[in-house]
Amino acid sequence: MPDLTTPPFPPAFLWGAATSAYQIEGAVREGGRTPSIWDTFSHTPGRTAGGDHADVTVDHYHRYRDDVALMADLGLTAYRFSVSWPRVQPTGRGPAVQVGLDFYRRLVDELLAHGIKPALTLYHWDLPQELEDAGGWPERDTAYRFAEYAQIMGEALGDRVEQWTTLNEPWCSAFLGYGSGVHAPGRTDAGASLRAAHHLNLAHGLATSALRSAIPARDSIAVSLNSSVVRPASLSPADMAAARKIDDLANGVFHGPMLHGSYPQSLFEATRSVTDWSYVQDGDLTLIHQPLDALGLNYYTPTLVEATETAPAGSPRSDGHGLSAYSPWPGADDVAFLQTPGERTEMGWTIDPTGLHELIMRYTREAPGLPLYVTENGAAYDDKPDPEGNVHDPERIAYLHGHLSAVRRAIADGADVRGYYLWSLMDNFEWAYGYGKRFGLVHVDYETQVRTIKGSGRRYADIIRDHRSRARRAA
Ligand code: IFM
Repeated sequence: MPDLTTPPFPPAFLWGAATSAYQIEGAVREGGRTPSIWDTFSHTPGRTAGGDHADVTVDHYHRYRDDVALMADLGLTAYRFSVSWPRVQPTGRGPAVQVGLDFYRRLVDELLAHGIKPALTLYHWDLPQELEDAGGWPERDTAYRFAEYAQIMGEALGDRVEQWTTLNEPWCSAFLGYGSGVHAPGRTDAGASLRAAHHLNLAHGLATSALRSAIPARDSIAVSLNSSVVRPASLSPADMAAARKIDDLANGVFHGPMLHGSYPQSLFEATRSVTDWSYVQDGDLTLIHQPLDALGLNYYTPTLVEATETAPAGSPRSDGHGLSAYSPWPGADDVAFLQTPGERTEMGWTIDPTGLHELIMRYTREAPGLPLYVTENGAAYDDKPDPEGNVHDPERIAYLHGHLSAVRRAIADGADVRGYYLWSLMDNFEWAYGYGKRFGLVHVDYETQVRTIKGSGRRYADIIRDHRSRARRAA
């Protein structure tokens, strides 16, 4: 086994795993929770593999105590989860429902009792359906509703949660939700996807301000971006321009306003045929550009592109989102997505830890002084228990080693990475792919809800234990 724990992982480095509310909670009709866009979408025929939905999923709502015990068994020092907006504010406006808040308070208290730091994400894609009916993310008011919800959560849990994330992967919400339509709410309108992106940015900025007023100053506020590592197929000017265009649409559209207070001019030019951006109002960029305490990076695989006359609609994409004939890349019909060479996971995503190193170093340069967390990284494999009930997943162990080594190299190269959250704590509902893709450190039998720590979970626990004992010895 490679030695992954020798410094420079800093002593206070957080070792975590991540999940999200809709993917694990179930209990969709309990405690006054109303449908989110994902309830509606997953119950619409043809939207998810096998018609899978997350009405029960891994039943974490009822089993959270056992799940926290599993986290403690793994030795996790942090746990990243999201709050279901329609569980705490069912209509997306007005007062909160106490039962919903109480669930998260109990979860957080259980984590703290086990010495596990809670890292709370406000939005991991489950918009209350009522807000979608009122226009969803393409509608400006949704950003204001989100800020109100952020304030509610800050007031309810600011005394015990120190790590806050506004949005998880807003790219998926905007471009898979409103562009290619493979995610809820399943709309296929390129213009609406860019409006959604702007209003998600606005929501982030307004929520950050609302949280600042509601939570103690020591708490940390961040956003988690699935920033793409976009590589051109060649150094030709056309391929380089194609890569720049996708970089704007994947990264600049969010980190531009959030980190620098402006959209890239080239993004406006590339999307001129799709939208006039007139919904960006005076003062919006100031509202969006709020000081942050950290940046979350989610990384799975790099993206390889080349220039083309016209990309064939629905051509398979190296980012694994080729489930729709509609492109999630507005204004980029002249870009083709290629399969990156190399071994792939069950998602078809190429395994390339160099991309993680590259991504971390990029943000070290782009946002100097901003602490970074890898808030998601992981791999799906077709894991099955053997006759003795053990789950061996050597591929995931290799994936973990490769990516942790990349993080370690980035730290050695000067990056301020403060933690790593593996996706995911346990197998769960993988959105449009349903239950067919298993990302967990813990295997879940979906019939019986029996949880079994996989080989990768055991290995991760060893890595954490080694790191912690070295850190203790060094102290
Ligand atoms: O399961 C998802 C998660 O919800 C968001 N990031 C990517 C993961 C794997 O597809």
